Amino acid sequence: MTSQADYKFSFGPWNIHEGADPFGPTVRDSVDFAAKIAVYKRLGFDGVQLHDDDAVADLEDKSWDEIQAEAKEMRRLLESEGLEAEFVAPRLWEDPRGIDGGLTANDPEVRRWGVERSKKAVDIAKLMGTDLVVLWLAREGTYIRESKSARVAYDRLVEAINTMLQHDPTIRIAIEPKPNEPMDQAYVPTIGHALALAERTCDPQRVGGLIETAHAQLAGLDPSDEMAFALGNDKLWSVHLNDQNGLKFDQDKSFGSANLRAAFNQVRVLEEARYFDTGRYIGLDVKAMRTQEASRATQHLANSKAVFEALVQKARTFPEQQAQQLIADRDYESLEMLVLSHLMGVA
Ligand code: 3MF
Ligand code: MG
Ligand code: MG
Repeated sequence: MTSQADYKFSFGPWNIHEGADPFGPTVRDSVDFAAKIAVYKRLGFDGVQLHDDDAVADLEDKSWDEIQAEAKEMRRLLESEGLEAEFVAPRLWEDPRGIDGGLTANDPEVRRWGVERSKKAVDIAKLMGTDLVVLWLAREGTYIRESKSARVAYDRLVEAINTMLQHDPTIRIAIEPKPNEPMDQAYVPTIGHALALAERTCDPQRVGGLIETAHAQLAGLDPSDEMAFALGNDKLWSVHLNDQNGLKFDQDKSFGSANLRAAFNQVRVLEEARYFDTGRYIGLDVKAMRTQEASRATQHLANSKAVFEALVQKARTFPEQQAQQLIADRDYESLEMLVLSHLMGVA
């Protein structure tokens, strides 16, 4: 067996959650932050993905001195567990001001707030020791198309990103695309949109992407192709591996649990690009099922990591020569059976 030491894994504390859904209340007690942090190493994770307010709670009510002190304290807490912050993401979508978007809102006051908050997230990222800021553009879209000008909204996104880039010349921004939810239509639905937008900014080299499996699937796309596209531009700066069973609500299922073959192809594309050599994390964005009792509500993380590692072995032992011959013969029926047999272990 090849060693798995070459991949590093991360997730955000929101992956350990209370199980609320739009139709019912929470079903598990909240786990406090320190207890969540203690789960990481036990399950073999080294990286912590953070919202700005995970790092510094209620940051908008705090002075710069307080923000600095709390971010440093959080960094110490992570370091004391042998962990590091992978990225910080400004959480614009929970604040009432961001109800119709923070960066693309029609109200200039709201946009000013959205940009200021995003600059604070940049500062917090640096204090936490990472140069990566993730923009999940949750409410940057519309419920009804006529409510905003898309043309203007794209300009505003570019402007906001430019302001963040200029605020700190050392940070990188990874846009996490998603086609819908919470909005009916999001402005940045795919990695193609994200990377085209990057080219319009003042420093395209510092704007890349984070691809979430389920977000690509919700857009009707193959996540491995989305990843390949970003990798080809050297712009896949993180991933949110998970899964999705068809076009329904955003499920954040465990990696490989609904589409094992698609999961295999994501791993293959990462292996082909030697992603493990980049020093970047394999991040998860997964939710435990609502039925899961509290004591077992981290199993989805362990399962996703185990499936990833098993698929790395499958990718590394794939009968490449046989596959190449079948490709040369254009014998895709046999190629398909080769893939399925390999995955089923019945080759
Ligand atoms: C969205 C994200 C996160 C969300 C998280 C909330 C960085 O796909 O990855 O933003 O905050 O998923 O549940
Ligand atoms: Mg999701
Ligand atoms: Mg995500």
